[in-house]
Amino acid sequence: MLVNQSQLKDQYNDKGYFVIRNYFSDIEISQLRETILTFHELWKKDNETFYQEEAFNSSLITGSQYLSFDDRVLLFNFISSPKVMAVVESLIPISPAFMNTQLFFNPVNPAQKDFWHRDCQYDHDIEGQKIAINNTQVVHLRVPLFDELGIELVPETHRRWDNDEEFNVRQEEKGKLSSDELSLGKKIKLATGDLLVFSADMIHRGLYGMDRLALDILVFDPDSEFADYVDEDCLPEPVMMKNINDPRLFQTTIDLKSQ
Ligand SMILES: O=C(O)CCC(=O)C(=O)O
Repeated sequence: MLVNQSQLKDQYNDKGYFVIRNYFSDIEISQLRETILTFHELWKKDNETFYQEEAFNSSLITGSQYLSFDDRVLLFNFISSPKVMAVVESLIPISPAFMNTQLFFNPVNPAQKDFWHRDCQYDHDIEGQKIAINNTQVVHLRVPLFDELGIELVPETHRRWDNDEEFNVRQEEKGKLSSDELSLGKKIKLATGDLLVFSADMIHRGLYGMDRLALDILVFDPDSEFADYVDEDCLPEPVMMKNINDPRLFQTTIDLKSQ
């Protein structure tokens, strides 16, 4: 067995995250990094103003806009590799579904600060957020392509609401800023080869600095209503499916979208 799935599930259910150190080999990461850098360079050129002024991430890395057929196949095969699937299936054992990928980098403007949030806050008002954290959540798998300061998160907030300090900082209320320190924040420094898995709806922030370039893979439980969020272009086309060793993760999304 590649991982102890029940131990990972227990850690995730309890704390909202886990890290597996040194999970990927140098070869696995260097191939992935080369493809991701191809994407990143083209994306930066195409989004020059946004990149210079405010960007700290891009998405749809597996889409057809910047990468060749072969690069996309390499990415799809990494995302659905036995190592990644073993981790995904520890949390979502039956028919996990692929949602998207995001690439996180340092903002160009050094004054831009890293900020606390729950991903669901961008789609829901406060009452909706409270419901969202009690329902099935999106899982992020973070694969750092260089050593980085990592992510700071507040353990257990995938299953509890904010305390006053957290709420005021995250929502920028009562004179607080979303970049202020939080007393219960836990910094998870990451090195290439590590894998961090965390709930997108827990309170977290990326830590800017070093040469960070991290690929986040987003997956969801097929029972939740996330298929509409998936951009069709980031899924493999039928001819590509034949080149993916284990296409189940993508097939589930394709099936959900056609329902
Ligand atoms: O790394 C970052 O800048 C933020 C990460 C994040 O918010 C996420 O992965 O959902």
